[in-house]
Amino acid sequence: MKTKAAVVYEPGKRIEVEELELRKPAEGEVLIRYTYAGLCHSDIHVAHGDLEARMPMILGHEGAGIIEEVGPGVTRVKVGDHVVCSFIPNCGTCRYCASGQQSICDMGATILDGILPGGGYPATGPRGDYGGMCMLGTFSQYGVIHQNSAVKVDDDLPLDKAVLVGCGVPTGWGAAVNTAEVRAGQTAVVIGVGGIGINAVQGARYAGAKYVIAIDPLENKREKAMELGATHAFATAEEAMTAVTDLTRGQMADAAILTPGLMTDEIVSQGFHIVGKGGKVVLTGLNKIMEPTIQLPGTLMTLFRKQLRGSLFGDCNPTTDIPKILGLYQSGDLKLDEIITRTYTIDQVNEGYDDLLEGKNVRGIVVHEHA
Ligand code: CXF
Ligand code: ZN
Repeated sequence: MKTKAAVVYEPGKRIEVEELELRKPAEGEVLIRYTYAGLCHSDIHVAHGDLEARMPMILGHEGAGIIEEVGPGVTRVKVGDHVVCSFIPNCGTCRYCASGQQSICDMGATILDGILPGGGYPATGPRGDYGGMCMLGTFSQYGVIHQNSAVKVDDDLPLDKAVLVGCGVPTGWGAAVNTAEVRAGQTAVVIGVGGIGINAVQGARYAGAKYVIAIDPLENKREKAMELGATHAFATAEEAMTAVTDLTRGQMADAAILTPGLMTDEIVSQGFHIVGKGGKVVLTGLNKIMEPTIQLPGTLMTLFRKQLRGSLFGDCNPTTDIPKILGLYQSGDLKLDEIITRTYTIDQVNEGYDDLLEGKNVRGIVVHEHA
């Protein structure tokens, strides 16, 4: 069948919208009608070439929609189910899934190749085979994806909000709750209030942090952070350092969660120095794969027993944590409506990313149109 999709052909080039041919779902695969997609920063990392990916690639890895058709052997979902896609598939049986670490499922190894777990690419077009970003490619009206990438959700959940729980929300929320293990009464610092950082703020506050200090140079981001759980917001790490020193009487923060648009050694350094003894520094943002983004005085790390922790998907388990986080939205304990700045059509994807890079959006959403 035909689908209109936003595609990247070459790093550094604008995203193009074209019509592709989708193949039928094979063993373990489903056809999904995407209703919404989220504009996450990682797609831009791919489009700019920071994250090396096989091209051509259908961008988009936050998606929600309705299952239209199932291939042989599909047991996790059925036709008509409402689903949120997970940017990491989970097989359920690899060493990591089996020990409650679905975010590092072995099946996730090829998410930047766009090749489906069972083999083959989901679409063809003028330039051959097209993979989907994170095996999803949600900037497309329809997609063929593996059932392990889809999580069924309640029919009454608004998918235009739930779509964010496929990446940005668990990545940020979980970075605070799971990876940084923020506890009641603690002090947590979040550096960078974008689509991930705003959810780290929400997670830290929900976990009971006494002080949640958000750092972002943009006023609109600081205001949003204050609205959704930050107790303090500063434009620079220097200002935050002074405030954290005062608030904690020199003990400094328990956790620093690093959620910038582009990770740098300077930001890692800021996080390292703003935590105190036993403090945890959580690395969530990305840069080029081999870019050295960590340059620290290691002896201080030893003496003060500081920890650096990498966090993917906020160390969440998609099958249990996507429904759990959506439950917090339903109970009002997590805000989603408030973090959506603007919606776009698929033809406006470039505009959406321009807005993101100009700092206008906390979150942008693509609303798919179907005939
Ligand atoms: C990224 C992580 C690296 C691969 C692409 C997706 N996660 C979220 O945006
Ligand atoms: Zn993402």
